[in-house]
Amino acid sequence: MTTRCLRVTFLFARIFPILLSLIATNVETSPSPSFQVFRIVPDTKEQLKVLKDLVDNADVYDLDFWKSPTKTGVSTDVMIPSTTLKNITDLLSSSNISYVVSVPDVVRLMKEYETPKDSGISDLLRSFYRRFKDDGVATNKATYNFDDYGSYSDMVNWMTKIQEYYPSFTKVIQIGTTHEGRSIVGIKIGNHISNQNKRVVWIDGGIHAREWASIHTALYFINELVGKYGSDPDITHYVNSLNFYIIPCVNPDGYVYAFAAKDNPRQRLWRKNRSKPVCPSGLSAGQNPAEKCCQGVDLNRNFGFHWAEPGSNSNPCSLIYQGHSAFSEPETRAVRDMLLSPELYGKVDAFITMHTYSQLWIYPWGHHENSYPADIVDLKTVAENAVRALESTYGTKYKSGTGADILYAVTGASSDWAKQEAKVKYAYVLELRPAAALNGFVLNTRELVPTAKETWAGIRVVIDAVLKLNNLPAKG
Ligand SMILES: *C1O[C@H](CO)[C@@H](O)[C@H](O)[C@H]1NC(C)=O
Ligand SMILES: *[C@@H]1O[C@H](CO)[C@@H](O)[C@H](O)[C@H]1NC(C)=O
Ligand SMILES: *[C@@H]1O[C@H](CO)[C@@H](O)[C@H](O)[C@H]1NC(C)=O
Ligand SMILES: [Zn+2]
Repeated sequence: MTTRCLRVTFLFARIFPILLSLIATNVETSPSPSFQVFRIVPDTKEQLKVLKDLVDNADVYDLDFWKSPTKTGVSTDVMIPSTTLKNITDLLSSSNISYVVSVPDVVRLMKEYETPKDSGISDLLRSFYRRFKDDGVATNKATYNFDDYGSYSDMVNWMTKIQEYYPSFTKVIQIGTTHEGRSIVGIKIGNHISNQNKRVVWIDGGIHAREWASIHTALYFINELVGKYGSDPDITHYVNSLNFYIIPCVNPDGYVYAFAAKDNPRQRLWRKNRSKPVCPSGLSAGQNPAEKCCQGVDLNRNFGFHWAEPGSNSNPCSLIYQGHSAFSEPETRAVRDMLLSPELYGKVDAFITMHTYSQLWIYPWGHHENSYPADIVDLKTVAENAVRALESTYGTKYKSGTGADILYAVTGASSDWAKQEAKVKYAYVLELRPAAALNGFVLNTRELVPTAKETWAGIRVVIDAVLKLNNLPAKG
């Protein structure tokens, strides 16, 4: 490009979003109650205990822990409604726990960061803009707006279009049906699409409804593989050599619910699935009017490996409610049944499940501290190389380690289960952006593509490890 052309392009790329935001109408409404997020760092063991007790009583105060307390000196993020704000500030000051208000108004944050900036813009104009923006997002014949969060039906329609355009190497798959009757839809990508004998890489996102960037990132991977197949030699080699199973949104009921939240943070920040309300006593909802009953299971505590051990919760009102039995949920059964099916069992060499937030690359075991699988050195080496590749993209800093060592013990999680029961060598949990930024789950749409792009750099390291593991050529 000439300098002049570059300058015009640059100008256009700068001005276009401003034009879009002028077009988008911002209707301000203040619902009640309002919500704040506090960032709290416990300095002492006693303070940590106070915070951990608060997690156990989160439903009493209607608190939503975005980031649970782990150890002293490590921050916790908790969303507090105005209705119990005074109770919490009193409790914190009586225990001498200091805090900062990291998000003064969650609704405002949602509006500022997540409101579509180009609704009403035609696909044609958008693809024109994309071409000028030149940020390296691959294009394929099925178009998708990677500058925004999409609805569940947007992504399903897009995958269906991809299959129509590229039937020789893509196929839409439906791994199960949710409680509310939605299909859990993903896509298989691999040349000679009916070939079931290739080694497999599994990638999923959105098992937690509020972790929207994980869903977007999975969609971006699909776009990379499809859009660059046939033109980029390495991508072509990946798609020729391996089968990819990518399920961008494992919990569509939860996502549809959270995505519909306009100015309701409780709904936007929904984590679990949309099961019927269950009461702590075991009675059904309404039988004892004095009892508070709650809805939803934490799907990532519902897998059948060390299920219901410390690291999950049997109270239906807990954010990490494990469900009434292992695999009680249709979503977790769908993942299990797919991985154990003749189509996949014994062929999957990588299982990567994406969450937000904290910037972590996590390997097994998550269920207990200082506990490692026999091939820990391989898992650790690939994770560290992946983190290096990710960081070299934009300098985003990640930490790697086992979930239990760098975070806290988690039981009934999909990744531990995949490692142990589905016999997948490279089982990883990714916690994407941000790290310690204040916005938590509410990632600015502007960061979506960079987040996906840097994560893909890390994923390619895992794909290369899978090729190597199977003595397949490294490059196309
Ligand atoms: C999640 O929870 C319940 C169990 O409590 C289960 O019966 C239901 O099918 C699940 N809901 C969804 C969204 O699939
Ligand atoms: C919060 O404080 C108010 C006023 O002291 C009290 O009436 C209320 O019961 C408290 N709420 C909880 C959940 O403890
Ligand atoms: C809180 O700090 C004050 C002043 O530093 C001290 O006198 C008091 O004992 C502390 N209270 C608790 C519960 O630690
Ligand atoms: Zn999560």
